[in-house]
Amino acid sequence: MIRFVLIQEYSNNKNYKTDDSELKGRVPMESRALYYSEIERINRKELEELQLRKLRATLQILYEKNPYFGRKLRQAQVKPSDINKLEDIAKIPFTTKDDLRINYPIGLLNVGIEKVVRFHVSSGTTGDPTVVAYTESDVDKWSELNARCLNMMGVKRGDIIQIAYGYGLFTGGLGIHYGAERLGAAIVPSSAGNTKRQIKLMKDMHATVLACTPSYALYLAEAAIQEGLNPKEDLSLRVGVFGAEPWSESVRKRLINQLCPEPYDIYGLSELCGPGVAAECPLKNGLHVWADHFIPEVIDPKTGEVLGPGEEGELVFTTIDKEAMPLLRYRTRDVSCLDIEPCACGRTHPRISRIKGRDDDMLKIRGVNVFPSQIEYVLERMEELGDQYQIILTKSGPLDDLKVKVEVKSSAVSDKPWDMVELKKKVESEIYSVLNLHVEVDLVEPGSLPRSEGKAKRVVDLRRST
Ligand code: DLL
Repeated sequence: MIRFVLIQEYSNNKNYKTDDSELKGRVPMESRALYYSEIERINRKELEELQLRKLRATLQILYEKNPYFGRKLRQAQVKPSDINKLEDIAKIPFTTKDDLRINYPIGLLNVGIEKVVRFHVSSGTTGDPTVVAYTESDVDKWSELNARCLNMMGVKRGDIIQIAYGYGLFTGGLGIHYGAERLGAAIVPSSAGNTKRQIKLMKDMHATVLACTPSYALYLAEAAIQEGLNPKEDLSLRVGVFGAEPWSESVRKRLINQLCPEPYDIYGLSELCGPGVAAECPLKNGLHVWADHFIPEVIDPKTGEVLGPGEEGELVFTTIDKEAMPLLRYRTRDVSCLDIEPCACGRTHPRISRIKGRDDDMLKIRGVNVFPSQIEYVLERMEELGDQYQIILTKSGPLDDLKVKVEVKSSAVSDKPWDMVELKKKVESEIYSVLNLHVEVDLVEPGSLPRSEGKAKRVVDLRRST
């Protein structure tokens, strides 16, 4: 049973009318909750006891009933009775994407097919895609987690939320949809794409919340401006629910300046459920992981050793409340670090820092490790540059090489070729100062690089064709 903790009472408008003026000035019509569920501020000791209980129960089920995990655990000589404290989790072998691939499509299913009510499928860049299954209870819990996230961002009944994440095999659209529905917000399920229609809907429906990838949000802002709108004045957006790809503080600033005052980060992956694994609270100081459902760890990707709070490494999650497809110590490849300090928002669930990238995204260029996010960091800070860029990977003899194409803002475009040469040099030298690597930069015209309606494709790999 969910208990609401009330911080504010809003007037209950009994004379409900559905004309346009009401949509425009739509005010919250019900009480607003600071916490969606009391469990968000459970005492840390109780949280850890709960995690241990749920971990042992999950392990017991997998050990006894799941042929694949049962065998893996026996091979590693780990029995459920070996897990007596949370740190014992380190004894459990990791699960990787390869385990999911070997078991494609539903070899890891932990319940009879008659209990499954849904599959989602995430597209793999190589090999088979991965299939994730949900029981009714899994969908129910997933909905609650997304409701917690949205509520934490201040979304409430009375809000109009336009969900421009893809609906379908991708978990983004439906996951956020369930959360919004739980909260009782009014949903415009626009799905991804059809940018002109998105803008018209946002404007005509006076959407107060937009959920989509941050790169698509930037594109929507740009496209709205091109249509002669001032998105900050002509749209009614208050909250952004942005995730599914890495983004940075400078993108947040751009989104605040161009689109909506409160852009929040939301994280998740299909293998665990989809969106709703973690999200930012209003303090925006990391993303709270819902630790009554997932045990987060950060490991050294090379050695597998568990790292301490504040140490950067690969995020690993164990699901402790899933029925259809529980996962033990799943290696996400996402780079982040854990913060277990209490948060001033009152939530006791640990936080992860914003995802820096994936460790399999890391490029090795002339001996230097490069994360695409480091290049983005430089480009976003230069006010002459637009939001769109591409990192082009090529081969130079036996070695990998990279080049950056970036759009110049219309206001910075100059007829004098010399200005552009100077700007190119400036960008190259800024990249050098961060990476210690000479990278060739191509400045291109505004609007010339492809836009994405979902996850942005920033790295173009031409290594096979060069
Ligand atoms: O992207 C689920 C999702 C949908 C999350 C909508 C948030 C909003 P997948 O397609 O399985 O699921 O991709 C998961 O996307 O391992 C990260 O690499 C990346 N990712 C997801 N959220 C974030 C985020 C969805 N907030 C993969 N920041 C993950 C950075 C993110 N990367």
